[in-house]
Formats: sequence, structure tokens, C-alpha cells
Amino acid sequence: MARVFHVTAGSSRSGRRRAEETPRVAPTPRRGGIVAGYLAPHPPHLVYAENPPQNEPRSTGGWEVLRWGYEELRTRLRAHEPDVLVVHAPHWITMVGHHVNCVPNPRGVSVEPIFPHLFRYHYDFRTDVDLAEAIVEEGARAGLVTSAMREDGVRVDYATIGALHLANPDWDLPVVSLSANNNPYYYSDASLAEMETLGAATRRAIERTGRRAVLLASNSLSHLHWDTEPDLPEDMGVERPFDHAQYAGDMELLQTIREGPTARLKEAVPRHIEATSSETKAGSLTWLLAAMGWPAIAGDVLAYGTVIATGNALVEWVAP
Ligand code: 2X7
Ligand code: FE2
Repeated sequence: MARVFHVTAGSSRSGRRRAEETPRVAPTPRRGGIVAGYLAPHPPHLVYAENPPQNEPRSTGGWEVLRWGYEELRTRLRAHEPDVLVVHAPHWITMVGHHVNCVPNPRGVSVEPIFPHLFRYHYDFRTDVDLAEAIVEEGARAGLVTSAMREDGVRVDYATIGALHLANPDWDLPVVSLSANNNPYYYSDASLAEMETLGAATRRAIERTGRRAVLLASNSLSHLHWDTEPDLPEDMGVERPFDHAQYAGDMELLQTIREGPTARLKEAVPRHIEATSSETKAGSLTWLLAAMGWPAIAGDVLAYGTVIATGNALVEWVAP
């Protein structure tokens, strides 16, 4: 049988004396830079299923495993104590150049055009304008076409709002939001090489401004989906991968992510796009890993699940 001995070390008075005598150690300064990155997909169904007050439609739940994964992601994100969330999203599509939202206080209603009955979300958040402008400058300096978006009232897309809501539903952190100059749907072979440059520029801007940043890549994985939906959108009786090839393609990518190092993804991501029409074609995941400097680490897969047949994974990479 195990025995447990309790020994009281000294009286409370001697304890107090020791505390008074202990030299004060200066707190370690909080490190700036990119502290973590998350693959944080945005299917509007996940927000709909949570029934937040900002979203007009009401649901009875659904997609729980992905939403529980997001609960874990939120806990981890908070532990990194970021100053700012920087998000790259595929549904703010800009045909000419990479745009950065520089509006100090974006407010409005974000609507999912295909699923307006699931996502009509009232947003009101703060932009870290200094960092947003620094990303525009660093991108331009690196030879990219960049633009500071300053039109108040331009509607923020649902992939930006969805990822931000799911990662931080309190909206108590400033945001920088980047557009996708790559289009997941129109081009046969969108260039991911530019996302390397945009990622490096994002990193330089974060370091220059001394921010402690968490990055969000708002991408789903395999992207074939049903063209009809059940009467009850959250009917989990019909939710499943589009087919086995799509599922297997996602698992192959996630296995590579879990094994690391991230540099293997330079080849694995384009292969996965080819095999599954992955939404990572819009570049958010490549941007994130490039910004983190392709660290020699494994990613932590927090959850995987399908939404109207598309594959969605939540992954954390913590900066070494
Ligand atoms: O944008 C999306 C998505 N990425 C996945 C599933 C369903 C709807 O919208
Ligand atoms: Fe999407």
C-alpha cells in the first residue's frame, strides 16, 4: 500500500520571512513575433451550429466533434497570450494583388452567399492598423502587388468572420485580415509561390512592429461537396466524406502534418490539392507555414470532420 507523508515545513511566520527575503526576479519580457499558427477552417455550418447571438439563423447543433476541437483551439490560443490575430481567408478574393483590411473598426453583416439561411452574422471588431499597414509595405517591398483596403463598409467575407468567430468568439483581440489573390475555383494551377513571399513579408511586419501574433489559415481541406442539403441542415445522419478518395487524401496530408517537419508540406500540399481539390489552393496554409519559416516541427491535429462532405481539420503549430 502506498503511504503518503505530509510534512509541514516551518511555521507560517518562517514562511512569511522566507518570502520577504526572496530576491525579486524581474519578469521575463513577453516575446514578440509569431507564437503559433492554426489551420482554422470556416464552414458557416459550424457557426450556425453554435447559435451565437451575432448569427441570425438558429440551429439544433451538429458537427460537434469539430466544434469541440475549436473549444480546445480557443484554450490553446489564449494560452499564447497574443496581441493580435492575423487571418488569411479564401473567400475575400481579390483579382489584382494581396489586400489587407486597414479599416479601424469593421462593422456590418457577413452573409454566406450559398448558405444565407445558415450564416448572417453581425460583426464589429478592431483592426491592428499599424500591423496591417506594415504588411502592405513589406509585401510591396518584396515585389508583391499589395493594397491597403480603407473603404469603411466593405462587407467582410464569411471565411474571415467564420474563422475569427470560431477561434475567438469574444472578439477581444485586434485583427489583421488578408485577402486571397489565389482563387480556389477559377484557375487550374494557382501559384503558391507568391504565398511564400507574402508569408515572409507578414513575418517581417510582425517582427518590425513587435507584435506577439497568432496566425489563422482559414482553409478547409478536401473540397468536393454535395449540391443538395437535407431539410434539417444539421442532420448528421447524412454527413460523411464525399468519397473514400477524398477522405484518404485528407488522411495522407494529416499524417504528414502529424509526423513533421513542416518542410515536407511544400510537396504534400500541392499533391493534396491535385487529389482532393483542396481549398488550400487559395494559399492560406502555405502563407501560414511560410510566415512561421517552415519550422522543423510536427503539427498537432485537434480535430477532423466533414461539413456537407468537405474535409476540415483543426491543426496547431507552436513556434519553436
Ligand atoms: O466555404 C465553405 C467551405 N469551405 C466548406 C464547406 C461548406 C461551405 O463553405
Ligand atoms: Fe470555404
